[in-house]
Amino acid sequence: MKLNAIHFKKIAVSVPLFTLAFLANPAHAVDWTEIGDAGQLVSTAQMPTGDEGRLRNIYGTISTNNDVDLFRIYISNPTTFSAGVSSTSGNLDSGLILFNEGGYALYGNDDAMLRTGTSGLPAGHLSGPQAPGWYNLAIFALGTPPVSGDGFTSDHYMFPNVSSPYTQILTATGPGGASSLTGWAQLKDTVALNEEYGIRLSGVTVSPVPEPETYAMLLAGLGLMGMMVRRRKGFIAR
Ligand SMILES: [Ca+2]
Ligand SMILES: [Ca+2]
Ligand SMILES: [Ca+2]
Repeated sequence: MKLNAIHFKKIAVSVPLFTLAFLANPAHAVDWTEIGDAGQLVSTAQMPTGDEGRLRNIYGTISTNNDVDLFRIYISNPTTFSAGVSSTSGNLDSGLILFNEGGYALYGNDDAMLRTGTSGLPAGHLSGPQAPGWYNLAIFALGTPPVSGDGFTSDHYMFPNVSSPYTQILTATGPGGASSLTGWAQLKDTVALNEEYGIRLSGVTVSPVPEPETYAMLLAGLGLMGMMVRRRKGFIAR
């Protein structure tokens, strides 16, 4: 097909419009499945990646009673952020904790509802995320509390001991709560669990920073649009 001036104009308009729509309203949602075993420290947390868009679910496996999986996530909307264990393959009594980028604990939960083992971090909690940015979300089987400092005894626990009915939203008011995560108090005997889990997320995106090519495409598109607008203005003025 001959590429004449009309075709060129059509391309010039459609490219920036498409790009803008794509950036403003990322329609696709991404599900992430743990690759291998996610680490349990900020330095070894696994970062879900994918096409730009909403991160809807994280799937993974708690392989033993001492397995902790930490995921580095980008919370784009702190007001709507929530995380809830939506599925488990068996009877995983999960815990969820949100840490900030540096490993300071924000809030955690053992059981989202009475007589369930699954956990949830609600939206709009005072101790929840207050600003968009990188955070670390941990899922683990009960019995492995997070610690700070150089020890694993209860005087390093970041959270207070959880008590019945286990549905409280816990904040980092334990003896080690004012310092950042250095480890998890592990159980003496490691037992295989191999429980699969799904965590449903709100307010989380992947690849929040547009790739350089996207910027280039957007700028090129806007440049072409600007040229066309200028040309048209000139035409009307005459
Ligand atoms: Ca794991
Ligand atoms: Ca792990
Ligand atoms: Ca639980």
